[in-house]
Amino acid sequence: KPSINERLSIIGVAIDLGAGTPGVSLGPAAIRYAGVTDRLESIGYEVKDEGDIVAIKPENPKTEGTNLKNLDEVVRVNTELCDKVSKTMEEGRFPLVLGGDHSIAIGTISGVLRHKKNLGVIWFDAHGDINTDETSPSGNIHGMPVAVSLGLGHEKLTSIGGIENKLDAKNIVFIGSRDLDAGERKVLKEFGITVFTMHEIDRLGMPEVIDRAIKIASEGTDGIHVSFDLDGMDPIYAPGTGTRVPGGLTYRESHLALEMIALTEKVVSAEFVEVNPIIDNMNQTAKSAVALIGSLMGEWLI
Ligand code: B3U
Ligand code: MN
Ligand code: MN
Repeated sequence: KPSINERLSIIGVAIDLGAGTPGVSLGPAAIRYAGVTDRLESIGYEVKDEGDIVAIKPENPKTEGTNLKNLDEVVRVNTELCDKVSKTMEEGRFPLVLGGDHSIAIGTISGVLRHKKNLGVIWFDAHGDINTDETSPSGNIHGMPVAVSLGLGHEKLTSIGGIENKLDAKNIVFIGSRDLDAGERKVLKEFGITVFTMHEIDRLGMPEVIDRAIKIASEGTDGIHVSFDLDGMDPIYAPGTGTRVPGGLTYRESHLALEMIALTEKVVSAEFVEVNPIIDNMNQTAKSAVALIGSLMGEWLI
């Protein structure tokens, strides 16, 4: 198997306050029921399960002066996550973060950035997640983590983990996009971020797209973070997500992509998010997540 850090820590984040649909806070539990630890141990990892960071629904979801929903609790949870991810890497362990809504990428990435100053990111998602409080149509913070990781948006969010710990737009790449807001398209263009929408995947094929994505995330970086929103996959394979968009990545495309990324031996951290067992079909989406985690961590090689 590719040589990835053999010591791995699972960090669950039980939060749905950044999403519009409730239930994704049960994602970490669903992924554990789908057998993530056994799967990783069978590949040869020494797994430590850190349990969950738990969000508490605030009585008042509003913060003065902003349309952002549940801002203060999202900030608290991500600050805790940032520290936990950072501590995990300090211990020489690979952080595997299980969500939870995608707002948790703010905490994960800022934690990783404390150890890898020049981090590449491959972002699998139907969405851009690059809204700010000014462009967001919903006020849901799970539509904003990429913007925040670039230093854009509400100051309470961008200051998590330190304002100096930010990504470089030239090392971020999107795969599977098919539902981008007008404001997001503008920022993506402005920052020159590479986006492989379903159009490019259909035209070029996944092997070519991933080769290019790996180049972008590798150039001048000291590691790659994989952020996988299960709604990047087609809803046929991942029906348990709050914002399903048809025409997504197939099961085989998703696995091939993660296998090719694993072969680079550059992955330093990963997160699998937006698994919502409440609206799922027999925990199918968590099972898909576990299979994808297997591929990213080198399971398929004999
Ligand atoms: N772009 C929209 C919708 C959305 C983003 N992420 C998800 N949905 N899962 C927004 O609210 O920012
Ligand atoms: Mn997302
Ligand atoms: Mn999404």
